[in-house]
Amino acid sequence: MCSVCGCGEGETRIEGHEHAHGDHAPSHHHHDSPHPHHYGHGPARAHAPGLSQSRMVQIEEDILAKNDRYAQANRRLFARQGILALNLVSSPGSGKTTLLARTLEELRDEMPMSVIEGDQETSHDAERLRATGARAIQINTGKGCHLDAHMVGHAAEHLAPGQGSVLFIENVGNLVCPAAFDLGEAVKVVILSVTEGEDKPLKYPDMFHAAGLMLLNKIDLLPHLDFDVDRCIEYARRVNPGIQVLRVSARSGEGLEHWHRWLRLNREARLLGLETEGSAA
Ligand SMILES: Nc1nc2c(ncn2[C@@H]2O[C@H](COP(=O)(O)OP(=O)(O)OP(=O)(O)O)[C@@H](O)[C@H]2O)c(=O)[nH]1
Ligand SMILES: [Mg+2]
Repeated sequence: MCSVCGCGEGETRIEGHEHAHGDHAPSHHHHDSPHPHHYGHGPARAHAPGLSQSRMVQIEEDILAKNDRYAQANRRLFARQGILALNLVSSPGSGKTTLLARTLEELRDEMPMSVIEGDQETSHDAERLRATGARAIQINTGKGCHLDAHMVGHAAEHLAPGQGSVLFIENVGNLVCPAAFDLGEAVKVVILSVTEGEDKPLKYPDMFHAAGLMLLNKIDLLPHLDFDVDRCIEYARRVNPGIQVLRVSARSGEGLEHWHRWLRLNREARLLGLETEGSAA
């Protein structure tokens, strides 16, 4: 159950998981999977009849506390291995996968990178990214509207991102629920496309508050829109004064050199942390 919107959580499926259990043909329909992976089967749903408000709040707190414990374990693992884990969040279609595909292509000779892909259904995005030659694993959340730290821990175990690598986690397209679930990432990167309207940071403040970086995507379309870039950035800073903002187009490539620079700097900081920790030990 999602403690934010109360959606029911069914089965979650991690691509390739069947192989790990010795199955033959991997099913692409999680309903058919003989060994589905179950997550978050709470005792109730947000609209559960007969549950008091205080009981509901208790259940929500338990879910988030449990998630945070898994997130801390992921964070420790990533830190130990000098992995820069980034949680990419946005509404559907803002350009997460397009940006990732391009990033994987343009930086592949410079840094090791891999991807955990979250979608309710299909492995389209993981397939798109594997076409670049990168390693990517798909998580299907079924009815779930966000990734949680337990799923990411399992997927990371399968993927085994190398020491000093960048691990991109593309969350389910949703500007609400993923804000509440820490995955153990170093930074949440929110992607907002200019076709969505400049008021989104004010309407969905939790997400923009939680993010360290906002990529304002699809700026190639600005000539066709009345989107006010300065106002949008002002709104984002209103909910999060410390948020960094980069203007990019995953289509034309405009501004991507700033994103690449941001990645290099943050990866180097991670590696430096690893060295410091190593020499202290
Ligand atoms: N014009 C323009 N189109 C873009 C840009 N980035 C992505 N798109 C298009 O936007 C659409 C959605 O892009 P995706 O990369 O699939 O978006 P997403 O955020 O991964 O979507 P979900 O995974 O479904 O949430 C596609 O048609 C892309 O080609 C951009 O910078 N400019
Ligand atoms: Mg995508």
